[in-house]
Amino acid sequence: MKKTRRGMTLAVGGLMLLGLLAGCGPKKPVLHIYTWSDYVKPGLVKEFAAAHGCRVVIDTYDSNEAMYAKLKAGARGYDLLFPSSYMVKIMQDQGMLQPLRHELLPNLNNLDPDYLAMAVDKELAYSVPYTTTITCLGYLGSRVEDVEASWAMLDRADLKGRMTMLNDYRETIGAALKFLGYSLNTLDDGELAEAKEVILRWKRNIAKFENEQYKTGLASGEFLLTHGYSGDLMLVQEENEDIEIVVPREGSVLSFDDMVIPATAQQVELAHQFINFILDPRVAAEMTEFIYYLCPNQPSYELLDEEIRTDPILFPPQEVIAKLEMIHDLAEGNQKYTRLWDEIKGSE
Ligand code: SPD
Repeated sequence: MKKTRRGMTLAVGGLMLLGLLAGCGPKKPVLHIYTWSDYVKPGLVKEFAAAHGCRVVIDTYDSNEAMYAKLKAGARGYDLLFPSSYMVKIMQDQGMLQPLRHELLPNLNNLDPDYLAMAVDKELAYSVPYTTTITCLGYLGSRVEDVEASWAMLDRADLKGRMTMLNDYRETIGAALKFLGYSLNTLDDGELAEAKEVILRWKRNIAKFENEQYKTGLASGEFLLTHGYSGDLMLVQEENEDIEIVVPREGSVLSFDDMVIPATAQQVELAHQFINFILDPRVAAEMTEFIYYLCPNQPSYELLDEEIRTDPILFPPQEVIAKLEMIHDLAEGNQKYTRLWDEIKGSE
């Protein structure tokens, strides 16, 4: 099915600096946002800037860890970030975030209670869910035979060198753990050792670990199968209608990317206004339709196109949801995963 709702050229790639200068003037306040790429509808950002007499500057990252490392290295000046929930917990524990002022967020009531029940920060003390992601496999329907909705696809000899996996230690170790039937938050050394062997085998069969080029690579046919994020894979279906998306039957990752205000933010009030703007049902619906990630905003659902409202990746059936697991902050246990990832990256 060809998707053309966005009516614009796909913009993917590395770090982008997007200055939206709606009615700009030298004295206007500037809201600095640091978020994932392809994660906002430019028209909505312009609308916000015009309504609030400000400029909005957007800088992008391709993993939670890249964002965290940049902040830890001393990057200041961001007013709003979009980490996944496990990273919110890490940053919150390290004093990197500031508490949210709920009196500035009247639209919080619109959050979908079903998703809120799964949130890590249920009180919304430091974070507000922006979107949900399911980590999936995307492939070219006419080029890959005998497809199974399984992580076992990464072992297929006929796809050798034509597949990618995410360069993201929790996602990729998580995929191997799910393939083996384990929790993707396990701290069991034996299970982690088995996962390492699986990823080393996959590593020999794939082209690379990568977070951005897989999108255009799949659309162009350079890659035949890629491990990637649901909305990004749906986005590239616009470029190539041969792309199919599956959630592996062994289970996968469900993520929330949350809106948080760093402790060092300069434009705290404007950041709250932006969060509240996103929580408006009309804005949330437009965002979902543009980025293909679900904004878990209940009253927005009835505003969505029928095609989006019935999409099984955006609104998965209960039996799929039941197999998904969220990544949790494992405190000291995180080191087991970083060590394992270093060993995987360092070996042939
Ligand atoms: N292009 C936007 C990608 C963001 C998807 N969410 C990432 C979740 C990581 N666990």
